[in-house]
Amino acid sequence: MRWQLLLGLSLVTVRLSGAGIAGVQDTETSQPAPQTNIETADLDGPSGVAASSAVAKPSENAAATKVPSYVIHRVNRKITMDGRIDEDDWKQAKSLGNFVFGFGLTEGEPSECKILWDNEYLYFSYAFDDSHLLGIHTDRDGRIPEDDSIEVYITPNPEKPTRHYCFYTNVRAALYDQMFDGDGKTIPKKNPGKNATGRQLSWDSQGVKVAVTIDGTLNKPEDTDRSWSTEIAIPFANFAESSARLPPKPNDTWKLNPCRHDYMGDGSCEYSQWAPTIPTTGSFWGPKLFGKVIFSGEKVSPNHSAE
Ligand SMILES: [Ca+2]
Ligand SMILES: [Ca+2]
Repeated sequence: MRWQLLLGLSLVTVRLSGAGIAGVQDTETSQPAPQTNIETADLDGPSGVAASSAVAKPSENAAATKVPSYVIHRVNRKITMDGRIDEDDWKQAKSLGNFVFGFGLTEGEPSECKILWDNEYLYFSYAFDDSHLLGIHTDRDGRIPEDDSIEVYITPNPEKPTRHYCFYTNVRAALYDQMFDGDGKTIPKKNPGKNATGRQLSWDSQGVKVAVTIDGTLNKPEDTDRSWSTEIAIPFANFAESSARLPPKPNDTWKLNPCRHDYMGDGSCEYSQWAPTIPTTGSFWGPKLFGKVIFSGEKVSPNHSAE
């Protein structure tokens, strides 16, 4: 069954169509939900979400230290933020490549991520195979990692890798965001007052747009789903505290890492990511291991998908 959901905190519309489920959230019109008593460490990737018994010990695996790289090309025209990755620009953009699985898994449901940019936004698209779609949370800064979701860590200034940002979105197009001043590794659970990382939970990004399309049914483990996809547009203005070069100049280098939480029908979760931090850190964290991205001044073209 296919239907469409448009979701915003100030406007919620549900309508039926034949074009797949889509959630759209534009935080320019949204107000943050009241903060509940969240154990903050639960929101920081697999080390805190249902994986404590499976956390891998850091290894000397050579693959764990390999830092991938990617060239981000400019868009030719405006991206339609509908969760459908059908623009020619997306088709022409190169994929980041296969995600790497962690916590004992060597394979799982595949993901494809692409990145583009213009003077205002950094754009991400994700296409996920997903046999069981799980999505409960719709509130801003809610417990998104407990759903089928992604995280993307972004370091605008590689000279200061401890200052980075993380944006979480889920299959319901909800948003959680935070900024880090530290290395993000030693958050005492249940005791954020002793947060050694300088993580700024009160920080809220502005103007981030998220759109999701799903092919399947949410929260029905008895059936088999197919996929979901999302488009995310993050205004560069959100990184003003980290970089004076906004928008980036051609050949500027940032670091980032897209990561995925993929829940199965049995409640287990497949954790995967672009740059493999998990084998070394036991976590999605690891700013020095995030992948390297280079901003190209060139617009994306058919030549790039085959690079
Ligand atoms: Ca689109
Ligand atoms: Ca799933």
